Amino acid sequence: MERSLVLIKPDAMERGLGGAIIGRLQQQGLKLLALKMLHMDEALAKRHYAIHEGKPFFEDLVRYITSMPIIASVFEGENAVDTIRQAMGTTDPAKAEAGTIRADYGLDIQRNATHASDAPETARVEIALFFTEDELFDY
Ligand code: 3AN
Repeated sequence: MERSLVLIKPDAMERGLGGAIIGRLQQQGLKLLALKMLHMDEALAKRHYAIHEGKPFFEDLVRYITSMPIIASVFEGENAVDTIRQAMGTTDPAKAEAGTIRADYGLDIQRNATHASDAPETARVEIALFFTEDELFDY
């Protein structure tokens, strides 16, 4: 069964949207395997966003994601990666399809409410950055 990491980013935390976003993903039939709050440090942020290192927005992105505690979660389901990315909408909330999480809650391309893994292989790497295997519930 496919898994994805989902982060509730600072802009959504600030506006109290964590529960609503987790709820929307659960209503898609995805199973919540793990959930925690944490304040990402710079080292974790740089590992999580390693693929964007060197891009003009990288330093800003690291500063933003480490600016306050966030929610990290793991969802599982058939085609979990695509299902979640569709539910979230495209990266830029201004371009996100109506009814998606980012269209409803995102503010701009950086403050876009959520992060989700972009492929099953990426998900494995990302999940391991935030959770140990025994923090993922089997039920
Ligand atoms: P997604 O989160 O939709 O997979 P990515 O992986 O392209 O998008 O980008 C990761 C994060 O980097 C985005 N969620 C966003 O916060 C930030 N980001 C991407 N492109 C830009 C940009 N042009 N300007 C500022 N931030 C960006």
